[in-house]
Amino acid sequence: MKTVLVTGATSGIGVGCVRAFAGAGWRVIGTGRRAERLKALQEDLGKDAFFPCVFDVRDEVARDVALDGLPEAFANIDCLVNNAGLALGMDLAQDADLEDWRTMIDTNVTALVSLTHKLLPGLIARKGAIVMLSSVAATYPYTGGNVYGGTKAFVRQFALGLRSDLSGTGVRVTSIEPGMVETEFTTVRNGGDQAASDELYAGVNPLTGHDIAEMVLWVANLPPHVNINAMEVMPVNQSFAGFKVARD
Ligand code: NDP
Ligand code: 8X3
Repeated sequence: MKTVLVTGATSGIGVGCVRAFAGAGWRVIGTGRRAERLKALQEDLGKDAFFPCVFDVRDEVARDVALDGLPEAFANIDCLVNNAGLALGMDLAQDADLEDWRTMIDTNVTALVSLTHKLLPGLIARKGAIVMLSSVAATYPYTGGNVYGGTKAFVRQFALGLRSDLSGTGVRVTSIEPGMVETEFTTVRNGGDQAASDELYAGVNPLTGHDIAEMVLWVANLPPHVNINAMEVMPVNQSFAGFKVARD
């Protein structure tokens, strides 16, 4: 039986991944700050299938205490799903809050890099897999996406760079790049404003956390000689806009 660690397992794509992997017979470690949600998942899936780890991904000390103390059955991680992340705000760069920018970089980039670095030796030993949640925002800039898009471009390029460095180790690395997925993402981005989220997704028939989770599981379950480098996915009702032109 294989073991997967999913960061950001309390909501959205992460909780979808927990359920998809557990349903496919994997042992799952789920992380997040909201302990009660992880506890509920454990009660639902069972103690043999799911192990909760409560920590803020930016807190390396708390993370190490949690992961270095994993029970033996969960200690050998075969797959890392680097999912925890967030966007804060849609302000123009010139109006944005620097603290929001720092939080996005610390969470989406620094914490992801640090966790990956920590788990790499074990992943190499087990010829494991790493799946990163990047975004279409990595490739297609949009107004107000500034630092969020920058963090996701980092995630994509880090995943591709890892592929190169890990050549010959048998470790597989994938960047998943979704467009609109209806989760808590937009509520968080808008400071808890659920109405803003409802408005964004109204009539779109957006992707769901379950949709993305099925893709992550598919990638992880492919034969060991197959690597999906990057996967871009949007709801059918989302596509491309033209360039913006300012006139004097
Ligand atoms: P949600 O807001 O629903 O879930 C985000 C998850 O990240 C939560 O479980 C949250 O857990 C966790 N998280 C955030 N900050 C921290 C932190 N500091 N420490 C620990 N955990 C943290 O959003 P999604 O499921 O949509 O997002 C998951 C990933 O997918 C993100 O990286 C996002 O950028 C990416 N993505 C999302 C898209 C979308 O349209 N929704 C599209 C493309 C990519 P908790 O708050 O309990 O700590
Ligand atoms: C989230 C998707 O299009 O809101 O990464 O930036 S988008």
